[in-house]
Amino acid sequence: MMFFRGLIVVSLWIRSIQGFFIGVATSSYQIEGFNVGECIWDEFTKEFQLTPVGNATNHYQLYQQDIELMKSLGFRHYRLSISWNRILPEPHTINQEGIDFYHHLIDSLLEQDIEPYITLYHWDLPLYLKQEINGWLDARIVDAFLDYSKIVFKEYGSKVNYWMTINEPLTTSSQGYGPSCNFAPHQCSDTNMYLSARYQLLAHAVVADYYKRHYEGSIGIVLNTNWMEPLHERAKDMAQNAMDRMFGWFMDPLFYGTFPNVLTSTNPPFTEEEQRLLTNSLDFLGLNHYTTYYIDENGQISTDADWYPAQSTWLFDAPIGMKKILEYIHDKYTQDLPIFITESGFSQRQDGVIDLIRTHYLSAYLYETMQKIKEGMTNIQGFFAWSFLDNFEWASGYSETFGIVQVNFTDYTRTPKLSAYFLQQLNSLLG
Ligand code: PNW
Repeated sequence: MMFFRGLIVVSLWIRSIQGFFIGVATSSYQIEGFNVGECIWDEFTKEFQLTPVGNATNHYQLYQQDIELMKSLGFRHYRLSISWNRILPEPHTINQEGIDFYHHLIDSLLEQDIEPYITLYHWDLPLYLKQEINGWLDARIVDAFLDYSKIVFKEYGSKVNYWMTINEPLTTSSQGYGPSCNFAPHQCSDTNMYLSARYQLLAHAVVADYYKRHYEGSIGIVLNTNWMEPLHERAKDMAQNAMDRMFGWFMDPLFYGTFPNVLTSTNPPFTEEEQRLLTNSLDFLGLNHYTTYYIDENGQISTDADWYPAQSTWLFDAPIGMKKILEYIHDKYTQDLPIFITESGFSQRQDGVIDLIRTHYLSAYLYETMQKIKEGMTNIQGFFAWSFLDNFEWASGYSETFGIVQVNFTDYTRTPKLSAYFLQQLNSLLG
């Protein structure tokens, strides 16, 4: 009797997570190398004497080998991005070699039965767009992004079913344009922070609208947010305020067409036409979730001694936040829009290939995700581990490693870590 009941429970569990998958994610600038033209990160790393990207992991030359490795590790879903510069190194001038590169890359993925999920913009803005139209601070960026996207859709639209417009507009606006910014393009002010967010939202909406009118696949955006946990009951309002300023800043316009109350004094409303575009722009939501903080009633932030700290100072192994953010999305925004966790991952100090803490992190974050599916959030469809390879970690250069596959940056050899084998096993059991 007990045995049969157990069988029923197991088969119900498997049925509810059917179709759920674990994939891997990367981005163009962080792995490719052999870049074309100059982008804002080349300028930024030069100006602040940070580690230049160089040839990154040399994925540009080694992509076939990387795809074979991905396949051998059992991954069937890969999130990558396209370099705007490699397609358009100068305004209105298409680079055929770049076009061909992504054709070969996409074809190799499809041959290996790996589904590509492509981000159009993952931070590598061509420098000429900053110099000529002031990047994300000017309305003309919307047209520039549309022109670039049209070329990409025309080339690859019949091969690729899943598109993401913009990666983490929050990070670009706060760290690239906010008053205390520390990322490219380093144009730091309050006004710039809000303007760049507005134009990223509009650029996303216009491109999604174009895509939906001409193609049949799915398109979404990738938003990131930490989870802010009230330290005690009287910190609840402050925690809500922090969530609105981080996540609501982008989610509210996309779901309701308006900014959250805490942001209406700093952000003029969208027009009716803009609202229509924004609120119809998502076939799915891409969510990047990494970490959690406690917040008190004064806005003071802290962490828990039980959460393993990563190499990255902002990152802690706090799986409870994954559960909370998924519940928050379910309760406040949507119960049926498909959700992909488009990034989650951990930079472990001196990890080597026996990366037990990264494995712990991924196991715990996946547990919380799969638990939510089991409890009924069947719109959660996949989880992409950040990152497939150790890579160029922006302002931190190569000093913070997020890969489930180790990269030797002298001879570019790849070695899977324990976490890669763990995900391989889990994927094989998911079927
Ligand atoms: C994301 N923070 O960036 C990006 O999408 C990736 O390109 C990056 O490599 C990855 O996460 C790991 O950092 C973030 O300070 C950068 O909270 C900074 C933060 C969060 C995400």
